[in-house]
Amino acid sequence: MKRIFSGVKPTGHLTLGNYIGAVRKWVEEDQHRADALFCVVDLHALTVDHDPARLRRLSRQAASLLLAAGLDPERCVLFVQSHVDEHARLSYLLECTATDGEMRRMVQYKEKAARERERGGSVRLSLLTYPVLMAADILAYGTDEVPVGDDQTQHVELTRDLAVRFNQRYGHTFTVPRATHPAVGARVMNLQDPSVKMGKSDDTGPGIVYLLDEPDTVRRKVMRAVTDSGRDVVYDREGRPGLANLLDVLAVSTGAGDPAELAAGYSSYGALKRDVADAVVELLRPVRERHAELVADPAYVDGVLRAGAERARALARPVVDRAYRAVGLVPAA
Ligand code: AQP
Repeated sequence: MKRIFSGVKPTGHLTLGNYIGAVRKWVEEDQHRADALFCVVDLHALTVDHDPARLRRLSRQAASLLLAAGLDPERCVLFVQSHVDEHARLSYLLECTATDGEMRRMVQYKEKAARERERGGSVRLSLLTYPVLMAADILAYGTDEVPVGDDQTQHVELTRDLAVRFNQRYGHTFTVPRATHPAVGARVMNLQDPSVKMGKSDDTGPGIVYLLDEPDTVRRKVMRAVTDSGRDVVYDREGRPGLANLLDVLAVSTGAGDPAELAAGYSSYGALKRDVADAVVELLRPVRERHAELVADPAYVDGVLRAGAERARALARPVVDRAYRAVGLVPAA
């Protein structure tokens, strides 16, 4: 059976982008067809300025939302990254495999470092090395597939390069994984600025639909989405990105398939936006309702995470021990 690994960073509240680009596929496909692990990657949230109490809250909330969205602890392993030491252990060996030039070429690093500098802050070293820790997350489990949104493709490519290089230097140790993406919606764009992805750590609130937004808030955000000055409804990702984004969201939310075909059914932006708003509200409703139940039962969520960490540790330890031996480190007696 294939091994799948993916994760979500608790840097903000989960968004519609996270759901459509990643989580929904984990729930509906991945956990049923593979030996799947899903992780709240909390160590990655330390790469930018953060508030400890908020991080704790967001990590718990992310785990509850993944369960609310339909991850089933009987079918997959759900855990928190910092509960499994093997991630950090392996990350160091991979830092000794990667080069600094390789890290500085990462697009997300360049964008986020520029953002930090614009805010007058300093760039944490971990922001540069974050893709190495992500490679460790993936390689520690002998992962075959990494289901992610488009924005993570370059990091998964780096993970592949590091696995191949390590294997060539020290003998076969790691499975070389590949990224998988949903057919539509691999990159949901910000509703106020369709040139950037809907990212949970961005500050442009009205352009981001959060999974826990009330229906009225969802409707308001969708109705105010930036489109363009045209009048006809056509699907053109390059020329009409705002409109294309709404059509993508409608296609995945309703399961209607081809966004270009959907466009043909509309003659006004207003009608399209109303249908998008209705579809997103209905898509998120069961997640919000189940999340409210889980908030009332924190012991259940903690129990799932405890059991998940135990299972994850048992899978990762032999792989990471093998890597330690392969590079020539003396095993502890
Ligand atoms: N807008 C998106 N469209 C499609 N997929 C997306 N993902 C994220 N945003 C979109 C996918 O969701 C998974 C978890 O994402 P993450 O937690 O690693 O990153 P994020 O939501 O992008 O979080 P941040 O903190 O807001 O990160 P940045 O600052 O990078 O934008 C991933 O599979 C991701 O591809």
